[in-house]
Amino acid sequence: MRGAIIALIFLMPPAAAAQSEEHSKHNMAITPAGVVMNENTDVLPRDCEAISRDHEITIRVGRKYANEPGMTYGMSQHEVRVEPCSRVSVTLINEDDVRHQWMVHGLPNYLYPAAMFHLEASGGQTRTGTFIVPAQHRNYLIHCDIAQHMEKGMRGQLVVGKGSGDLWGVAHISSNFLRAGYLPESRSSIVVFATLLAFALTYLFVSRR
Ligand SMILES: [Cu+2]
Repeated sequence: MRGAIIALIFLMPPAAAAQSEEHSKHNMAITPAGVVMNENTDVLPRDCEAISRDHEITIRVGRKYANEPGMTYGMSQHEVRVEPCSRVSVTLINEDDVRHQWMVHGLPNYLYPAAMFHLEASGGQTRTGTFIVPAQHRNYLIHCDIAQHMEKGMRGQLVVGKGSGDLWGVAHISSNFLRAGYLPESRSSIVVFATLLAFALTYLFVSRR
């Protein structure tokens, strides 16, 4: 019996280490209040020489912020604007009783595994996490990845510097533009598509007369 206990004590640390190593790939901090994944407070992106500015941003999320027709959830702000190379500390306050996330996609892979920074707050909880944005002027998708939450309003954008054009379907910014899933992502291709369609229809109409 004593032998078995000693064996257990010796076997447990490697198992625990293996598990935390698995989690450390995503640099994950999990508490009952939620999750902070891929936090980065001090490592500069390769294209930055220094931190340009510190931002502290508070985002409140929940049903209360769904103030567009057909939406169930929302965020107190759907757009976050920061300078290139700035350090962004986000406090996510979840005012619902279901959990919500605030995820940024498209960050550099060498710094943020799976190219993302991710906050998750359990119902009624608050989580804070920090990340540093690269120098590139660009728009990044922000969303909540819980099933149907993005479609129901939890979609936003992080604009670094001048950005690279509004993403579609962001509440209060580009949500008037309702996009069908089969259409291309960029607005210019849609304009070209619509123009070609108009020409084709006019041609058909004229040639039949
Ligand atoms: Cu959500």
